[in-house]
Amino acid sequence: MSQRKQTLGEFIIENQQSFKYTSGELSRLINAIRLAAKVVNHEVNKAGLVDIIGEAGDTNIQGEDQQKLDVFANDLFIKAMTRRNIVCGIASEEEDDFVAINSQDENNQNKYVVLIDPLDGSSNIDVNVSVGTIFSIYRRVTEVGTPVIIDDFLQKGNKQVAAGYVIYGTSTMLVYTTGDGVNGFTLNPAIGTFYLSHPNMQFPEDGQIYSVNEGNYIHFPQGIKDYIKYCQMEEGDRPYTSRYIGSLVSDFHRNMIKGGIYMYPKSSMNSNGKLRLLYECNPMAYIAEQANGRASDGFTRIMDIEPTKLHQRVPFLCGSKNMVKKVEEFMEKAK
Ligand code: AHM
Ligand code: MG
Repeated sequence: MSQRKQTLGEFIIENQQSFKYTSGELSRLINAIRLAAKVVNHEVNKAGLVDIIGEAGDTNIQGEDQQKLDVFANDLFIKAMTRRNIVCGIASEEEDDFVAINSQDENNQNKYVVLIDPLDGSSNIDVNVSVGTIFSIYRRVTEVGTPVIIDDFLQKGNKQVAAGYVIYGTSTMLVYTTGDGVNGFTLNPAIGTFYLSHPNMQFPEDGQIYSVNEGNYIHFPQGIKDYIKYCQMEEGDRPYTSRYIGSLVSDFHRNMIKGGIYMYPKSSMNSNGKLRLLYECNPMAYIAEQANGRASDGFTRIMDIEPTKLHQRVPFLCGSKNMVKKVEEFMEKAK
């Protein structure tokens, strides 16, 4: 008889001791994310059925149309984390500014801040393609019981204490790290329980998939153009396969399992690329490194970049270690 799989709830309890701050708080926070993810999953699944899809009419700070499910997911995650008395502030890709949570109350002992992209890739919802939630958790740098300030959020990625994503795909998975490897849990929708399905996830060191929006090719820096040509060249294990869903979580997830690289470089249209350092790149970089992968902007390790503003964008190259190193070589040569 096959062994019964561990549930996420059991895993959290069993592993909270190994977390370096040994506090049950982080476990409670992951628990809150798990619950919110289940509700968002339910809504995403019925998006084609009910009149919840379509644009809400607002425009977020990046000037993009928000869709109703983004707003729904944003509200839900913020509510789920606010209620539990663990978090003193949340910054969301969908909010112009960070949200402080009772942080001016001197009895408030909440130590953590969360940065979240509640529904990444949401332009894919209308066409039934997988989307994701990305989260990143830090300890505040200011004293507990004092008002939370922007410095609590503008921390380098290497200060993250946990990060993860939920992928609403053919099955729904929660994948996260607290700095001790990466584990993936699959939701059994019949009973609403996540089971440990992918323990100790690892990027293969080499891969054969490259994921980039090649429609932007002529606008890319020379180093990226050269690397794409290298991927297409017939030599050794090349040409590589091109796979681009246009949904970061899905492209990353596939590449982590199969071996590959995801690239959103800068271009002559977007001088810093498109993806946000704090909500997208840092958490994915942390997961990648914890899974033996690599993430850089072409020259600098993503998690060493000093953030200067909440909605900052950076070029993002992330995936199998040797593939990322290779594109960095091309960037260096073409400098
Ligand atoms: P979003 O946060 O507005 O959803 O944008 C992020 C998404 C990523 O998931 C995806 O990889 C990328 O944008 C796709 O962008 P493009 O359509 O320019 O290739
Ligand atoms: Mg996003």
